[in-house]
Amino acid sequence: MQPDEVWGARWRACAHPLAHQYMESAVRKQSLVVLAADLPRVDDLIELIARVGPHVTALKTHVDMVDDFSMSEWGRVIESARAHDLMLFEDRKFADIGKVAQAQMGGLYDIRSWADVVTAHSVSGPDVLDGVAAAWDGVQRIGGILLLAQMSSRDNLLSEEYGSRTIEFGAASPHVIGYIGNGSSPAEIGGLRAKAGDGRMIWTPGVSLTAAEGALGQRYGHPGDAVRAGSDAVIVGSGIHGADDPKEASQSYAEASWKALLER
Ligand code: BMP
Repeated sequence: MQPDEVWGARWRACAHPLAHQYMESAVRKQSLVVLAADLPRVDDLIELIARVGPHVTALKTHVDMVDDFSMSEWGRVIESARAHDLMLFEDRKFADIGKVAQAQMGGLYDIRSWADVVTAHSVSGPDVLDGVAAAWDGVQRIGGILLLAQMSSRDNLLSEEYGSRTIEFGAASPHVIGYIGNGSSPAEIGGLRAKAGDGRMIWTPGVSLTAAEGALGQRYGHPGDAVRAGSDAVIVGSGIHGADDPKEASQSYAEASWKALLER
């Protein structure tokens, strides 16, 4: 199967090379699953990647939650992700002024040197996007930004109006490959898709095959419903790393997401 047949208008309208890289990888693996690898130890991350790598397309990390972080240990995570053909996605949620975001791409974690994709909030205005992109420029790398237009956590403050303004920033920036949408609500995803058009992806956390609610206000919807409503990637954490058999779980999420893509 060719990516343009499977992705249709999304493939043709998304200009960023990383959007195409993601869509190609999804077709190779028949999976729209992004693994939210929220584990605090490097060895556990590597073991999880080894188990589920064939069924997921990207590795989403929170590098600042890793207890035994060092750049050399992190190199092992990067290596195993690359060996499994996974894009590296640091969910850093940059939200400061542009200059500070640029500096925060470096520092201890040196996100600019390994992340292919990062998240940013739009609350500080559009210059955060140029700050992040300037950091990648500085190390001669290309990366893509996902802007948070919605969230899956209950009672969040990202209103409809905030989401619309966020899409204006995203549409005006060549660095923005897409938006984070609320995976627990097909109606919200549909609304976001109508505004975002085909030229940007929507990636959605807040999906589970088994739970309706998570810890501390997390909300869940079905991954298939999210994709049918317009999501291009389902971000799954606990549903995979918390499962008795993470490999089997990753296959189930891959199948549900792929089937929904073919249906839409
Ligand atoms: P889980 O599937 O275990 O609920 O994890 C969801 C992941 O997605 C977490 O890593 C969290 O940081 C992220 N996330 C989210 O849950 N909701 C949002 O609105 C934005 C997120 O980045």
